[in-house]
Amino acid sequence: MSKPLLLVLGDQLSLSLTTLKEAPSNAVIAICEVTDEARYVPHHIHKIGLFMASMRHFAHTLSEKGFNVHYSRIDDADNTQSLVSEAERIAQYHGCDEIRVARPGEWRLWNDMQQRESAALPWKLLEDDRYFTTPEEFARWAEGRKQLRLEYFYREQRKRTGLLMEGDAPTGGKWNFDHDNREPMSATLSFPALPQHRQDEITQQALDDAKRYFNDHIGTLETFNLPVTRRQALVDLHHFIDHGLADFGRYQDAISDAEPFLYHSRLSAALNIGLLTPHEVCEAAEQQYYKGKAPINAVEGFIRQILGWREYVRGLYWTKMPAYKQQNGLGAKRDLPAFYWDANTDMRCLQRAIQMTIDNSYAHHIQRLMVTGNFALLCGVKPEALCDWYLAVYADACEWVELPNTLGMVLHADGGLMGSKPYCASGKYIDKMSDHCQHCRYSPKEVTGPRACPFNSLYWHFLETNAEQLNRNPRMKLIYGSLSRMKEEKRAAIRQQAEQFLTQLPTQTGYGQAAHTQGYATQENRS
Ligand code: FAD
Ligand code: DLZ
Ligand code: SF4
Repeated sequence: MSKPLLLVLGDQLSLSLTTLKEAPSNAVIAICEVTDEARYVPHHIHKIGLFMASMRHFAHTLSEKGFNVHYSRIDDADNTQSLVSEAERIAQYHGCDEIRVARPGEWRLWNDMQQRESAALPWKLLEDDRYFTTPEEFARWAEGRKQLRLEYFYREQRKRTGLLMEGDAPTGGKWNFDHDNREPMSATLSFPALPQHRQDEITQQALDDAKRYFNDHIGTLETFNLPVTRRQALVDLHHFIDHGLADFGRYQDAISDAEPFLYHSRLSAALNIGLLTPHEVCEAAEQQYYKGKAPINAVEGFIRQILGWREYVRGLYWTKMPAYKQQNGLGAKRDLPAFYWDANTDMRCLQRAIQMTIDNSYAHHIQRLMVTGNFALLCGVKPEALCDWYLAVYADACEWVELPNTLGMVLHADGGLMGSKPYCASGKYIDKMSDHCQHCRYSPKEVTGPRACPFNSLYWHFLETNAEQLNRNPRMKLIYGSLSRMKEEKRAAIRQQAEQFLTQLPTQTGYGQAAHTQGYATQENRS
């Protein structure tokens, strides 16, 4: 009888995982903490703590259920510190004759593992069925389509799953209620206080180890409050359903100077590492509508994010990789602005979005898209620099979801595959949706001069610089019309303002390098 090693990765912490469902009684389960996974981009300390604590808890749960678990700790003397070699070492140690693993969340690992399918100790890759759609199903949907629009994909998902459907018709009579979901930040709003998760001994030890080996990474564990067990994730889910969901829709696009979470669910990290399933989250939201406790615009808007966007970006990633990662449709060349690592900027909206990211390893979607993303797009930051940053700083970041959002949605670097136009915006948009500008030394109403909001001149500069690729886009016609009607002196003044700003913008290439050489678990500092 074959004796398999079942490798469970850090983002596969679900009892329903296909690898575990099919486990024969003699199987050995391997869960491995390795420095390679903390090192390939310099992850936020919360993210490293999240993975280490959640993996340890999950291993504990599996052992209690009677599985034979081999857990590699980061400071085990014989840890090889890479997932592939560690799985092979453990398999040999236990006399296993094959290694089984569900599709990982990143193409680089999938590729490494596929290379070993016919090795002497063969790897067997299984489909990860914890999503609504498999990559194969997505590829069939995408075949022959010139543009892969979310809206069409999403409607099919609704029909297939029956979520928010009444017979063949969408609940509420419309597929999409986004029109009702655009209210800006208002001083009268109050937001639900978050559940505070208790840190038991397993969590504390994991966080202590994260601190010991990765202390020079961005962030501090003093503010760590992520769910690390299924039970804690369910607390967050129920809290959101009861206290956040009803207002989620209306204020989905609002940005606050003081409040990081607003009515957002904060469920992405728990979903992405497997503590929650997308099915149970969508069903809980749907129930809240049928019970009359949340309006359709909120519930539809929320379900669309998970059943629509989340599945869509995953399908796109697996259909288009590895070529997708190489795309740079607008030819962007700039390195990352240095203040993305320390929030040291006098532009208030960026300062707050980045500081909140440093504090919580979290920023909500509109901060990622319209503040840090928009600024990077307007400055011409190159995709690999921006993608590495998003992958490093957010606890929910895994490449299958981060890359299409950054390279496709934010940077429009995929030739418009994901979005029909770039989400570029001037300071006017941020002023409308947030309360940042009243605290800023710049004015969103001025385009040139010492008080002018840098987003304004950068916006026109971006349109001018990329006119060749964008000015024939029907959705950009109006704005290019305004640009062409602008007097040449005004255009020249704006161009000069933007270029001066860009010349003085400090950029940084080396954060990853610095982080790699300090503080990682090496032979000398392992104890
Ligand atoms: P909510 O606003 O409460 O939304 C509910 C859920 O919907 C989220 O938990 C998430 O699972 C899903 N969702 C919402 N928007 C998207 C989207 N655009 N793509 C996929 N799923 C979505 N999300 C990640 O999970 N990981 C990432 O690495 C990631 N990187 C991003 C990078 C950029 C540049 C941008 C613009 C967006 C990125 N997103 C990413 C999507 C989105 O910003 C986060 O899912 C969301 O902010 C997480 O917070 P929340 O759980 O409170 O979400
Ligand atoms: C992000 C991360 C970190 C920090 N550490 C680990 C780890 O020690 N072991 C592990 O299996 N996974 C880790 N991950 C997640 C991986 O980088 C990767 O995204 C997933 O394993 C892909 O499925
Ligand atoms: Fe941001 Fe410009 Fe507003 Fe300042 S004025 S907060 S830089 S949008």
